Amino acid sequence: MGKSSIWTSEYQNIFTQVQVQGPPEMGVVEDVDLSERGNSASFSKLAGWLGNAQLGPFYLGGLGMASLASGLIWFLMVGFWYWGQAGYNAGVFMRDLFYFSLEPPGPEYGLGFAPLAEGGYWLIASFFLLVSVMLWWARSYMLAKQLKMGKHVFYAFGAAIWLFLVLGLIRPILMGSWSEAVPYGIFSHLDWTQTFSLVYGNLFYNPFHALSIVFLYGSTLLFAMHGATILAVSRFGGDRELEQIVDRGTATERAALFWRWTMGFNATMEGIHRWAWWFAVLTCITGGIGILLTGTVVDNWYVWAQDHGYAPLD
Ligand code: 07D
Repeated sequence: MGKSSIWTSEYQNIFTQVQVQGPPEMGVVEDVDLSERGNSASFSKLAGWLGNAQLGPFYLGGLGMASLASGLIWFLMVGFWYWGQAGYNAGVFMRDLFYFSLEPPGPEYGLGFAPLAEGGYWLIASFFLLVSVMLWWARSYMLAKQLKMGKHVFYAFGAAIWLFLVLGLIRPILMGSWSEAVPYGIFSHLDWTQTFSLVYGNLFYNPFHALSIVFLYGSTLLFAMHGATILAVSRFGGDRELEQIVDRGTATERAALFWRWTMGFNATMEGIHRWAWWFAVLTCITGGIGILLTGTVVDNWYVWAQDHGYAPLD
């Protein structure tokens, strides 16, 4: 379709650089509480290249404000810690930014409180991060409810939060020590990840880590297949996906036939989004199970794999 066609201008994406700017869309107003909603919007050409040109209206509300405030406290606490580690020197701060780290208390403190400089500060910062993430989660429920939407985003975010909680809260509690939790630092959290794998006998042999990778890589594959399919049939109206679910057109039929020709099976126009949702969600659900079992139920994944007949007996 040429740029002059009417409908292409309504569907912008990173390869369609049409920039329409009509009056801003302010969203539904029926049966909703408007008191916390923003009532202004602006337009950005850059945003239009990436997606929709309209920015706003934003809806922060009480939960959003509290979450951002709490997240900011965590962020600033970590930042001030780094600032101290940098010896209050801006040049060192920038140079060594990726090396600084706020560490949880050592094992000697168990699940007790530690002196501020020995992990107590990490505990306080973690509290604010927890509050921030949980409030943002609640907000995703509340906003969907207001718009009378399904709660799919809320539950998907819940899966990520499950992994986050296992890593930073549930597993440390089961292990009886905050020292098991993840430090706040760029390189330090990478080192933590690597050490975790080594200490517990190579995480590659943890079947739930493997499953998590299957779903992670599977998500990228599905995303690429779906994105490519829809772009390929957008000339037949395929990008109006939801209309095509209830009123299947030639775009859907061609796309479906393409995949049956290719691999004998096709997802449906609606079902592909369920595939995507489940793959994304299962990445974190299986990942969380894998981390939860590590050190609590299984001490060494390599030995476990030997016991279960899939790692060679040395
Ligand atoms: C991390 C949790 C949700 C996050 C939330 C956000 C903030 C910011 C800011 C308020 C992503 C909280 C918010 C922090 C707030 C403000 C201002 C989701 C997360 C809610 N691995 N590995 C995985 C691969 C190896 C290891 C998952 C591949 C080695 C450990 C995934 C390889 C070792 C852990 C994955 C590989 C190792 C993982 C993550 C290849 C040593 C985990 C899924 C090719 C390096 C995690 C079961 C995800 C997990 C995890 C992939 C190798 C260690 C599938 C591809 C062998 C310790 N690895 N890995 O979506 O779940 O994370 O494990 O080598 O804990 Mg692995």
